[in-house]
Amino acid sequence: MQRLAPALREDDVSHDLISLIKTILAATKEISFRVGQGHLSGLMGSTLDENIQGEIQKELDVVANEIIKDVLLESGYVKAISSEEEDTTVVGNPEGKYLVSFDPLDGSSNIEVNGLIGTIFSILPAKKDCPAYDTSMFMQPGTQQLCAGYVLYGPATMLVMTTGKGTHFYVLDRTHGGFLLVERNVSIPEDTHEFAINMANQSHWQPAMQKYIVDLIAGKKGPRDKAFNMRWLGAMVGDVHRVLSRGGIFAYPSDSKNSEQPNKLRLMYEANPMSFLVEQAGGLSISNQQRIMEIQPSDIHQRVEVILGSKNEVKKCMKYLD
Ligand code: AHM
Ligand code: MG
Repeated sequence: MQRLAPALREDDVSHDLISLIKTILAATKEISFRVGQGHLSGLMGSTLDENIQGEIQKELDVVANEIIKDVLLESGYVKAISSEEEDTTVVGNPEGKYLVSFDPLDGSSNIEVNGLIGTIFSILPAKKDCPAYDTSMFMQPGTQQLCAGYVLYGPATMLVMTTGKGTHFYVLDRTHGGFLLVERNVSIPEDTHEFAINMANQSHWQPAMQKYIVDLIAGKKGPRDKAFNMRWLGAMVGDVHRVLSRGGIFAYPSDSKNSEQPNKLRLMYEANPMSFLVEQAGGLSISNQQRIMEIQPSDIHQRVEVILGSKNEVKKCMKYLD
């Protein structure tokens, strides 16, 4: 099995970008260890603080954020970072070539139930002529990403990553501490019979989305003439991993629960990196009829509708929403 750096060199990834990726992964190995300690880590509780999203931070959220932030800012490769757990961007090396956006622990509500959680990251090029504190540097569409990936802290710790030449699966070999390539060029089946959505929000979706799901649930007796199954892990990182592994459609559509906040998932460190991974595996990823990776960001914590996965199923869903 191939180790990480030789696998990346095969994809023509530059030396500096490989070093930055290794830096991120060093942090995720430490997080993986702490997650694996469970209650023994002493980090299972909540803090008394809210993040910029208005969510109470878990101790593990805060620790994971600090671990990644510290290694990135010390690395010298990074001009600035943005994180789900940081109100604003944080300045790194003014000469750094890269910007990194990350969700240190996606699926935080799974922490206390020993469920799936993961770290999501997205790497963008930094502008040379911009000061490091200039947040507008991050306002680049997802098509500009140089690398995107996540580390899933499951029964096995897995890295799923793309640098624009396919999406690859790696597993952390705990005996020597390296990530080993286990599947190159993952491919999402074009058709599926599995969907992932939080059904509790059903009454708040727009009618077209409700109709799409009603037709899936109708199974063989409905207009789709096909039996569908449903899965929902409550962690995008786990749900997208299933889609990449065996196909499916994952949706977090806009809803009317809170008119000021119709969407849940964040563009820069959730939707964009996952869209890059899904597209590189042959799937589609859209938001309000638009390719997510073409959305021009206006805020580092911007939220968007997300519908992604098996190509033909996403297209069918889009027809309902058209
Ligand atoms: P988080 O980054 O604070 O964990 O929130 C994002 C998560 C996604 O991973 C997941 O798809 C979604 O929120 C789950 O939402 P819900 O609570 O509606 O099931
Ligand atoms: Mg998240």
